[in-house]
Amino acid sequence: MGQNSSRPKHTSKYSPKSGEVIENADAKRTASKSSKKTASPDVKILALDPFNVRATRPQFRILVIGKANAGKTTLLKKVCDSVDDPEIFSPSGEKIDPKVVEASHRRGEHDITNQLVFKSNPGYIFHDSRGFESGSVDEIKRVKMFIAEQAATNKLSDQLHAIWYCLPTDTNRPVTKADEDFFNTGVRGQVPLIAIFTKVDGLEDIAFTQLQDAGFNTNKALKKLAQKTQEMLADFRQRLKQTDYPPSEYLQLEDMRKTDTSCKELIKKTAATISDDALRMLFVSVQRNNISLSVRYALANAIDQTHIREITIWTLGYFGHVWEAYQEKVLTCEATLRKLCPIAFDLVAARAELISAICICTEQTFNEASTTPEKFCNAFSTALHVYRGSTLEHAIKEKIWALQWESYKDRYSFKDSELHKSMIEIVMSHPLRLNAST
Ligand SMILES: Nc1nc2c(ncn2[C@@H]2O[C@H](COP(=O)(O)OP(=O)(O)OP(=O)(O)O)[C@@H](O)[C@H]2O)c(=O)[nH]1
Ligand SMILES: [Mg+2]
Repeated sequence: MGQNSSRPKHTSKYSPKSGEVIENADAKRTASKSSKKTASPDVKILALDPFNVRATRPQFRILVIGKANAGKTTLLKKVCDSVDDPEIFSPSGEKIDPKVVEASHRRGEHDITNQLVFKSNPGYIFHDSRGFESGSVDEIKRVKMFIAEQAATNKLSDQLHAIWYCLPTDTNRPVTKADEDFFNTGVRGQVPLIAIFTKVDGLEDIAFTQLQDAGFNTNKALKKLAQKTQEMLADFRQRLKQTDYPPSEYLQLEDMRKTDTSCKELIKKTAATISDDALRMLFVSVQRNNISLSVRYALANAIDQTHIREITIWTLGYFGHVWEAYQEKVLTCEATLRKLCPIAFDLVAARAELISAICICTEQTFNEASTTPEKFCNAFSTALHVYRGSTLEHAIKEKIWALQWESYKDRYSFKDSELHKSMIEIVMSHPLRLNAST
């Protein structure tokens, strides 16, 4: 790509208005690979402009499906880092008094159209569905209608961006006939769906009892426990994989009540299933404190850009605290970068160097800068001035240029390659701290 190209190479077209539906080659490629059957042709794929995505400040909308007690609320609280319950809003946005829905929630019944938002992370809107029991044709129909309605809108905020399908594994049958029916009906269209096996600590208890029943003493049963649990999970996965419209991804979660368990893998897998670059950027930046995910996607998506503006757009945007006034921040930081950094980026290692510098300086501003453009841009500029010419920069450059860049082809083969992993490692292991000697 020549120096004069100033458009992100990988969005096939810029939409003049946020949410306008345009075919996207990248999205199509991913979608066609992602599921066993091609999803319904009437479900649209968005190709979005990152500036517009930011300007309209959409929230990321997720439908969570799972039987009563599956661990849905516990999981969402963890994702949003909240101890409080979410606030509930009607489809038109009016706040609902939790007392009004308390009795039905106790029965595990939820109105799928209500929107749940945690104060601690208003970047997400969740919808809660109670899952399916045998013969619950009506419930599947309700979910189908809801997904179709959300897909029918061209407005980014109203689109359903992902489905998290929770299957509690502490029961006799984690995957029921009703679940298989759901996955055989192609309800989800092209909305990515992650099957989440929850309460795996409970499955371990079941596996342990089965091992003891099979004649293993406690010590032997304990030794075999991990393998047995994985075999049981593989069996559940297999049942879902055999359906006509299987999940896009699978995941297992340990005891989500514990403070030392994390849902980072869920976030990583959800990000990986989103096919539109700008939408993925939105999702990654909603995870305010997941810097390594931001660095991972910034590297993967900016590496092919040969223009300083596009490198800045596709790197800065993955950081949640750059959210407000994104365009203004990009343009100001670009001006700072132009003054302080070389601007020839034909060589991929030079691009990797610039992306690293942006990531490292942005990470440094995470705790320092408020979200106002002025404070952020000043903090970024200070960080870049310290970084340029520092021993830290020299160490990073040396490591970057020592990598095997001969094997680099394009951003598609770069993603998740050894080169990509090495670059993430280099950036993450060299944080810039202004009060330390750099
Ligand atoms: N053993 C175990 N228990 C869990 C786990 N996650 C949640 N729980 C417990 O399971 C019960 C149900 O959890 P919730 O998160 O309320 O489940 P839910 O799917 O939101 O349930 P409904 O809102 O009734 O549909 C609670 O007592 C949780 O403390 C887990 O990972 N392991
Ligand atoms: Mg709940």
